[in-house]
Amino acid sequence: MTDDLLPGCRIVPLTVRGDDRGSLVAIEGGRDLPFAIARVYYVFGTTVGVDRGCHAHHHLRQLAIAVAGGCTMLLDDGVQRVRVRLDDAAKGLTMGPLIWREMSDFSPDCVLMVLADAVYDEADYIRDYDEFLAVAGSGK
Ligand code: T46
Repeated sequence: MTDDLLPGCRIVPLTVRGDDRGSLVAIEGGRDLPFAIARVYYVFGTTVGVDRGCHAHHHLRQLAIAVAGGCTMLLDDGVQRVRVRLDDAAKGLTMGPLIWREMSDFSPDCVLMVLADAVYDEADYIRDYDEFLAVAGSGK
């Protein structure tokens, strides 16, 4: 079951391997994800009231999971904007290329883990919204 939000963006359920000791989620690149995992990073200790993101990527594909706490992700493909609350360690949000994203309303305990299909490359970022609209509108 998937919950499509925008092209390339959907909420995906993760398989929870639970027993009487608790829960475990395993994510394997190419099996649970449609890409090989090249990078993992996580955002935590976010100052209350701070917004993060405010950029898009030319090519990067990612899966974001709030493994603790929660935050709100605004997604924008240049035509539509949707907001989704990430607060379930058993669900991930896929984000494809050319999606503007803004993160807000972090709970103090939020740990947002992100799996990415490429290593960090500042050249892949689009940090200006008008530039994003131009690139997204050109279909490149
Ligand atoms: C995204 C959202 C969800 C690195 O050195 N390596 C990395 O892999 C990353 C992601 C960041 N950095 C450096 C670059 C900055 O000096 O860490 C600092 C904070 O990164 P940034 O301001 O880009 O963080 P966010 O939270 O605004 O955005 C991040 C990702 O960059 C971005 O790809 O989709 O999380």
